[in-house]
Amino acid sequence: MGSRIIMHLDMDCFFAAVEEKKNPQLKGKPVIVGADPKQGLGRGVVSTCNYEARRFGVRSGMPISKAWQLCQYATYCPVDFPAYMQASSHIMGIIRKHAPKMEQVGIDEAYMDASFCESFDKAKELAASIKADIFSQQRLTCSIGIGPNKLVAKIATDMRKPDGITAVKEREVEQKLWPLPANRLPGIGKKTESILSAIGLRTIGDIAKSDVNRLIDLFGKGGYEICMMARGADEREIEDYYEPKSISREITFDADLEDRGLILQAIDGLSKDIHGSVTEEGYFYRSVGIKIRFSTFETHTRIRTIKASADLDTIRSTALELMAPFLDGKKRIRLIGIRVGGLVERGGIRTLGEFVQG
Ligand code: TTP
Ligand code: MG
Repeated sequence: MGSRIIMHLDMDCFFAAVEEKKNPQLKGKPVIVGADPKQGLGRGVVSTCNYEARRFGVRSGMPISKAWQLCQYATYCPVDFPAYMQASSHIMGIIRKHAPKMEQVGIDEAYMDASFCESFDKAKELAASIKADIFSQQRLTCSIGIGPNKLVAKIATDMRKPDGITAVKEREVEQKLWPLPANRLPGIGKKTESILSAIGLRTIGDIAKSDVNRLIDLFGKGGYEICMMARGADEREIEDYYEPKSISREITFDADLEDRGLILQAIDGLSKDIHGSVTEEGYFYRSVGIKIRFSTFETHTRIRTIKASADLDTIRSTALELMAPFLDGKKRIRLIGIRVGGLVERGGIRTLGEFVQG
């Protein structure tokens, strides 16, 4: 197999950047996107924040109350999915024009096969023109990594953020990636990181040089994969087109709820919100799932496979049925979530006529 040139693109602080674009007065000041902080009493989480807010230590996934402690005077914006989806589809369109073999992997992220460039220098030029097009059409910046495969390209993207282009050739993996901390490898969370560190493996290079059998003893098949990743080996292809597998929304209540009426109202709101995205994107869904978390943080999830459907009532009634056993009023509820999965494009499923309802 000839050597490939793979690019990875990731938008810079995406939701926050779109908020800055909606309201240019926010530029240069800390902006935090996520749940309502309610003067520090809010109970959801931070979706993302701009780089100014990151200087205060604010991060994605952090409780919004913690963000408030760190940066009370930031501007807090509610999550505006429709605005981010719109920017995202436009950006993906721009990328596809430059590199038709591309794979969207998240709302703000894509891989491209740039092997047609034939050299890393040409690939850098391509990266620069993609960045220039996205900036001129959307006024948003992104970072791009270039490598011999998806893994190296993705790690490269994060090496120069925001607004960077970073190339790492196969023969540079040792020099450029090995000094990085182990948690830069995808899938290495806090737990794995601490197990690795306990046996003295702190950098990507430590893992790459270690005995693969030792890692297999510790983590099974995962250990083998960690070792291969650290050595920069990755054969995964670019999967030409992207289908989200599910759409979900959840809500954390301001106070733990017992009131059945309010819970039903929330189920109704989440169902409508999800249904809006399902129809806007032209999908059928084939499963409905729920999540419920009590004030004790005890959490339950349930999922039901259904006939392919696109209507609101199926989401609402299935969610309600799945949720019902937990709504006996005995425990206070902190959070509920609904997810529809098994998404297929409506065009796609016509060939599977038997599944289509109504
Ligand atoms: P990321 O690309 O991980 O983050 P980012 O674009 O905000 O910042 P960076 O410059 O470091 O790439 O995620 C893309 C978007 O997904 C982000 O703008 C908001 C959303 N998101 C969440 O809602 N919750 C999360 O925990 C994370 C990580 C992201
Ligand atoms: Mg991003």
